[in-house]
Amino acid sequence: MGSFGNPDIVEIDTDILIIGGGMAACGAAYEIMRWKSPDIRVRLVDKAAMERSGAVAQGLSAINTYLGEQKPADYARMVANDLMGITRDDLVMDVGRHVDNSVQLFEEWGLPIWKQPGDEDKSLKDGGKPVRSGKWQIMINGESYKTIVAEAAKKALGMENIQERVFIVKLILDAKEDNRVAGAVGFSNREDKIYVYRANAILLVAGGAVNVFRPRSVGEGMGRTWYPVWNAGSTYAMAAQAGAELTMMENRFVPARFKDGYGPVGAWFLLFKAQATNNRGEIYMHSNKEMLKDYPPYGLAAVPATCLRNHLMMREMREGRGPILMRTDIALQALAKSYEEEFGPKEAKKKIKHLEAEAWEDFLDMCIGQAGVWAGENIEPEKKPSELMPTEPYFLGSHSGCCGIWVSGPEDLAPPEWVWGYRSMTTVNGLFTAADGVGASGHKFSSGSHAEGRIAIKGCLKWVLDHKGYKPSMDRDPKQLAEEIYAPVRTYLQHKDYSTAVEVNPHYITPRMLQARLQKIMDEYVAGVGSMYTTNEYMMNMAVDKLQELKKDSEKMMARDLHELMRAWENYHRIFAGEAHLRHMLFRKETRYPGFYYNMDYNFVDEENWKCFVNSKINPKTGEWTTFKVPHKDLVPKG
Ligand code: SFD
Ligand code: AMP
Repeated sequence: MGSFGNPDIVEIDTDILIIGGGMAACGAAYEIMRWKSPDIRVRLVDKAAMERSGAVAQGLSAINTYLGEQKPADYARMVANDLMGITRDDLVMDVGRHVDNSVQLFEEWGLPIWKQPGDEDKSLKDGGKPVRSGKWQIMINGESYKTIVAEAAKKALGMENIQERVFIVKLILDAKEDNRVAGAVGFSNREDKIYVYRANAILLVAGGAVNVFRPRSVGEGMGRTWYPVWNAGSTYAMAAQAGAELTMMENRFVPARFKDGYGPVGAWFLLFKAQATNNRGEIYMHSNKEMLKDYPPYGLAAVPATCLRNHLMMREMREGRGPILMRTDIALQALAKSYEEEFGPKEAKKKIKHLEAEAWEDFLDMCIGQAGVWAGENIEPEKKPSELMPTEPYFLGSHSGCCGIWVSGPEDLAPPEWVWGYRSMTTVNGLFTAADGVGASGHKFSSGSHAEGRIAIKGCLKWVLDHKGYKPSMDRDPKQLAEEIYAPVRTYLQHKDYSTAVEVNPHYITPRMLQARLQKIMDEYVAGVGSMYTTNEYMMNMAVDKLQELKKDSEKMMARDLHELMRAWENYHRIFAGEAHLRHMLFRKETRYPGFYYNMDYNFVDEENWKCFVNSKINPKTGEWTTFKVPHKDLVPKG
């Protein structure tokens, strides 16, 4: 039996290893069982419990991608515009043509989907019309969304093939074959066990990156963010360290959210038709409309790009006309009035009560903390507006952002230079990704992430079938790997008695302190909330130096227990994701995403020179980064 400091080493052989238990992983677990023969071994490893792990943990109140009558090409057009023109239409259309099937499965598995009057008993599959909050979004009663999706995945794959509460630390390359993944290594956060996996193919779907930047919620609010705190950039860091090419890591997502609780705004803007104003009641989307003309064509579309909507909002904050207010009061009162006119006072009263319940449920389904803020601050949304605030930046490839890994596209849609044989494979042989992991194709959301997991696992299976004779040979000794993983524990055990206050010790730094230091650097130098999202080359070069010092000190991180060991490793991943972001930002000599960040040395969009992908790659042997341009292609005519 292992003990703290002396873990057991467990070695496991599998054909396919799925890292993560979120939307993409659940899609993959379900789909693989429809295709594989019984001799193909599949194992899924999640750092948490699948029922509530990842971004959908708290549930959601809308599914943001359901195409219905619309065409994948229309979807690709919308995604490209929202992400300022630089997306992979091949990947987006591929998700677009598969996503509705995932949503129909969710309904079959028990997820309640709102229907139009008269269609309540008709499933989507049988032509039931959903209630659309927007052109692409449909409303759900989704508190148990993740539980439902995870249950189906578990049932398909079988619990004997699933490990929960095992954190994967790094990928291992093959000792004999160049640029080929051979396995991964991780540790249990419940038992003193190190796991070494040998695999033929790996699907790395460990979500996006949160808490790289100092969050607005500090002190008593620490732990609240919009995206899931437990997704720490593992996907980007582990793939990059193995030599996989990254793309668009300069992209970030800064969502406008309800202040302090981080409640999402989509339902308010789209379903309740609320407007956001400055403190004078002026609608900045109208009063600042002229600013959109600086960014053709993205500002001129019927729905201007998300970053540009932020850009118009931020002007009000900078010029002292804040706070920004979501006029929930005006919206709900207007809806109440229209009910009275249409249905008369008695029926209207019932409908208004229902409407108010929906307003609360929007948050209770996916962001309970926001309902807590309303209750704690005596906010009745039908009477009083709520503050909105742009949040700290997040890295993600599935919501309204597009940073991630460069992957092989579908053969029938992608130009030849974007296809290297296996859909969803990264530039490392045998290593696949999906959802938040895939760059240059945002707006997949929960449903598209599930669908893309299903697409990617088929690529994995094809790879395995084509490489049946493969015998992984790891370039690292398991004992040496175990030493490396448990280094923060050793540091703690060796030095803990040197001082009386356990957190103050010249020989080590706690993960919490190190995280605060990373967040301070990113916030103050790399365009976080502290500098109102602005930076310049000088500041970013300073940040590069500061990150190198931070990396040296990170070797002194300590861990008092297995949970803190996980915090330590999350930090290693976060630093790496943050550095990739910074290097990409430095490389791109323009401000592609005004409202997400401003490089004040180049505060403009330069379509002529920078409508291209920025990709980067690390040499896994030397650690050297190279960053370079990759030509962009529009595959669907824009307009
Ligand atoms: O309201 C390791 N999302 C929304 N999608 C929608 O369709 N509708 C909405 O309403 C959405 N909104 C929303 C959303 C997310 C959040 C947090 C809120 C509101 C508050 C987005 C989707 O949720 C998102 O696009 C997908 O979930 C992304 O899927 P995926 O598979 O890329 O990531 P994941 O689900 O977070 O799962 C990650 C998994 O990895 C595990 N993990 N496991 C092992 N080792 C490691 N090192 C690991 N690191 C992470 C995690 O435990 C998890 O299982 S709204 O704002 O628009
Ligand atoms: P959010 O709650 O901000 O994550 O948004 C949920 C969905 O609504 C996403 O598909 C967004 O792109 C979309 N959305 C949010 N706000 C707006 C808006 N003001 N106009 C159009 N679409 C929006």
